Amino acid sequence: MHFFAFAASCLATYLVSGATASPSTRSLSKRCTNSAEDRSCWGNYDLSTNYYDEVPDTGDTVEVYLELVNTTASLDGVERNVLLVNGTFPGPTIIANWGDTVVVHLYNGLSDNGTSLHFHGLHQNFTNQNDGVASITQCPLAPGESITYTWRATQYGSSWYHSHFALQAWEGVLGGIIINGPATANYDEDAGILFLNDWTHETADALYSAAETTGPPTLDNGLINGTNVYDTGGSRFEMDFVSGTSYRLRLVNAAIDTMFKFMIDGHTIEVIAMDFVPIVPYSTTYLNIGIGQRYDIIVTADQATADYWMRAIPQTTCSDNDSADNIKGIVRYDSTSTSDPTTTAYTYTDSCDDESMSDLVPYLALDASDPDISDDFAVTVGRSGNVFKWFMAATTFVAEWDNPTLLQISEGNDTYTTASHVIELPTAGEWVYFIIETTNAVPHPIHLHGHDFSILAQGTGTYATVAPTLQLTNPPRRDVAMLPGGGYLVIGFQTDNPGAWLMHCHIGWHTSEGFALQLVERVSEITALIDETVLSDTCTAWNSYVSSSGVVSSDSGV
Ligand SMILES: *[C@@H]1O[C@H](CO)[C@@H](O)[C@H](O)[C@H]1NC(C)=O
Ligand SMILES: *[C@@H]1O[C@H](CO)[C@@H](O)[C@H](O)[C@H]1NC(C)=O
Ligand SMILES: *[C@@H]1O[C@H](CO)[C@@H](O)[C@H](O)[C@H]1NC(C)=O
Ligand SMILES: *[C@@H]1O[C@H](CO)[C@@H](O)[C@H](O)[C@H]1NC(C)=O
Ligand SMILES: *[C@@H]1O[C@H](CO)[C@@H](O)[C@H](O)[C@H]1NC(C)=O
Ligand SMILES: *[C@@H]1O[C@H](CO)[C@@H](O)[C@H](O)[C@H]1NC(C)=O
Ligand SMILES: CC(=O)N[C@H]1CO[C@H](CO)[C@@H](O)[C@@H]1O
Repeated sequence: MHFFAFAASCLATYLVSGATASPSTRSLSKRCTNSAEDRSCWGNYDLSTNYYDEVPDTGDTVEVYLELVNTTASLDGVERNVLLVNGTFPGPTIIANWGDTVVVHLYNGLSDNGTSLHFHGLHQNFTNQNDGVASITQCPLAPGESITYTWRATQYGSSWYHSHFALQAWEGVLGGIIINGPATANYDEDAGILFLNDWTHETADALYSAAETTGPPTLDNGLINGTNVYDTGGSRFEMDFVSGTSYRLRLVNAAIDTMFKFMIDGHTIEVIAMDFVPIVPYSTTYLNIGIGQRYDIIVTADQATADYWMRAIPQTTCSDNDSADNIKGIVRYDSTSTSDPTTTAYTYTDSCDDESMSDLVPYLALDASDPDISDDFAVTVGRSGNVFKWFMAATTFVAEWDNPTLLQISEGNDTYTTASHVIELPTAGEWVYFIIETTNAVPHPIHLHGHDFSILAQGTGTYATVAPTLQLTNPPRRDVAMLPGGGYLVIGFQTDNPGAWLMHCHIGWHTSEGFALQLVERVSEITALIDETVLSDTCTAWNSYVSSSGVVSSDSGV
């Protein structure tokens, strides 16, 4: 075996919220019916179905049209420029059933930015070209152009889509994804996606040069599902509780630089899924949610009739926020109440640690195997000229808008540049381990495209010195995990999905500053999966836009 190590120093039915069409449910002599009393069931499938191998054949296609708009909005009462999907923050929710085919038509209505749309956490099983990553799976989509992404919902649960072009996701190009399927605990109502964001009154693009030269800026505020107050303006997110009812909430941390602790004063949270992986339910009073992570939770209206604060508390260990105590929504048992709650937060210790590995037990138990391949990456940060760059294994990532990895592969060109940090994984069915470590104090949310990974170890100190025992028996599985500050993260996954897949820190500044690498997995099978026409038409339109606009890339390209 060889060893890879990274040291990260990043020191027909479709429904979109707003519109209403619900996915159809086929009932071909179902074994059972999913209901408030039995959420574990899903027709002829259930929670024990191994969704890495088997997916319901619904025969249904969910088709969604999305369009990017450049506008202004006062999400917290302070007006600023925003880039939005269909004019709302969050954009329309994509809702499908487990096993459906999802077709998303994206129109770039912006005049001055390219774009690409990534469906976060979706495996894109044998559909890598639909992963929506500029410079990897496509050229950016030029202004005035359209592209269609098609993928199968092989997993179920909660996620989000977002732009993978420069810092555009954090100007507002994002929305929820709900894939209906079974759940590990019962609940009465699905209350939907709940976005947690940090927020600034200048655009992320305007703040980038400061982030690059002096480090991450102090954030002005945060948003709960796209709304909050600031000074005397804005309005809070409110949710009405009916006593005795239990609600499923699908939390998404879509921040640029903030890890949150989420809580509803006085209430207990039952956690039923992490990312796209259902877990054995556990209870907590507050939940640590890193950038890009999702948790599905159930909250029961079991407290006295009153108003309660819902809080997303930025952890100052990893970011600075001027409104740390004020990123709040309100839960009301009496919907006519207009008063502010007087409730108190649960006490907690500020930290940017993940939920404990021992609490995150996948319901579908799968063990990890010993590695066929292993690599070790040191993460470091350094200055390149006047600006900060993040390095994984001594490389700060740069990919080219006009020469995405899939284009190179389709042309039979395997002369990847050093800066595009390609790790080749040519063989099917191998277990790959990555040890990612940093001596820098900053924690980082590490996200892998195209796969769930198993978390084999996570802790502080140097991996070699600590020499942790790897958890191979049903380890937590997900697509984002925290690399602790001054610590290590060991992940493992199988080469079961051909394509060019990005692995990166999900802090927006850090992705742009080069904290990324890519896996070229099973390269000999990739060409057959590529739609050459879509690839080349998108690039032709992009090259023509670049030559007329003169726009040049000033970040990592992803
Ligand atoms: C993924 O795609 C491959 C190739 O088409 C197929 O054999 C496999 O069953 C798919 N996996 C799932 C979970 O659908
Ligand atoms: C998004 O906006 C476009 C253009 O107005 C519209 O055709 C489409 O139906 C909208 N999509 C959703 C999901 O609401
Ligand atoms: C959005 O509109 C503003 C004001 O017209 C313009 O300066 C900016 O370049 C536009 N952004 C994009 C991405 O089109
Ligand atoms: C995207 O548009 C914003 C203005 O809305 C601008 O500041 C930024 O430079 C543009 N980025 C690229 C890569 O074109
Ligand atoms: C959050 O916003 C989305 C999109 O508008 C909506 O579908 C969802 O219901 C909202 N979440 C809650 C908990 O109200
Ligand atoms: C192959 O790709 C490399 C870097 O990605 C590029 O420099 C080179 O020009 C390409 N070769 C050909 C023949 O296109
Ligand atoms: C108002 C408030 O809580 N501000 C905090 C924002 O974050 C910085 C840095 O972590 C803290 O020092 C402030 O107290």
